[in-house]
Amino acid sequence: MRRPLLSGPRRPVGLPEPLASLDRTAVMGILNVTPDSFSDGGLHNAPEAAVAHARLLRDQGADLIDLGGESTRPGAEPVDEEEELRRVMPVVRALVADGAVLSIDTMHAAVAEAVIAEGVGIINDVSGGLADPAMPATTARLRTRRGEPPVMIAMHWRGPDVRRHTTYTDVAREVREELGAALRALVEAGVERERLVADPGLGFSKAAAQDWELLAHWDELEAHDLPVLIGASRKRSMGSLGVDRDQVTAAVSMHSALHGAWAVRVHEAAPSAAAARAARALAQAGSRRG
Ligand code: PMM
Repeated sequence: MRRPLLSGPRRPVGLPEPLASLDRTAVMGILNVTPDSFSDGGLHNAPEAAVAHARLLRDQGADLIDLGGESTRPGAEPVDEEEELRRVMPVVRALVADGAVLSIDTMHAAVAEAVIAEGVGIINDVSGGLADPAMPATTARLRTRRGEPPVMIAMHWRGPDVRRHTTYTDVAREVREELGAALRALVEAGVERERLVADPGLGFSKAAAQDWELLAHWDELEAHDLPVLIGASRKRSMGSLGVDRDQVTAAVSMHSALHGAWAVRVHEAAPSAAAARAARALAQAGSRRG
């Protein structure tokens, strides 16, 4: 079912306020607490620095902060859940105390469980529940501090080495089918469908041209009949046009917002916050004429 352009965002059930009543695409600011993060170089390791960066992102227009303790950078060493927890827990506590709305970027069920107990309400699993066999049932069982099941962002994933498995005959169709299978497995494990968000996983086992093809075939993303998140920021595809990656990212945020994406995941919040507001103004202006 194809939704018209400018129809406004679709949101998952169970978001905390103010996200639950946001009438535009949400801006998710990225906060990586890894020594080797490929875009911010692990600058935000200490909890105080993380809080300062989260505040900066919020001041620039981020509606929520996506906190990650394991780098998905090409060639990065996988970290075990103890190390990941050691990195993220002090930051989660500091950010929750600071009033931030948080998602946790993790493939580990134990990490998701620990941070949800501390006040996180959204799980962002780049493997769509495939990397850790415990993730689907854990997500189904967990309850946030508000007593609700968490929202879960499920991304299309073909394995931990993001440079591999980039062969497709029709990338948009195959990503739709493979992500669809991951989403079905989550629902079969007891995750409530209306709390799921679908993400095509730009740059993960995709070459730059394949990212652009995914963005161009929005109808395939819509086919899941779920809210959509786009993580284009600083991916190789954003640098493939010979102009500044962050500015290209903002243009993709506009594209995503016009198509009704629930959220865009970005390193630089301000330009995407502007794009989300411009898309809302267009949607409102379009609906005034009936
Ligand atoms: N990309 C990265 C990490 N986490 N999560 C979602 N849902 N979607 C993405 O596209 C995504 C993600 C890699 O980017 P980073 O290392 O710059 O954060």
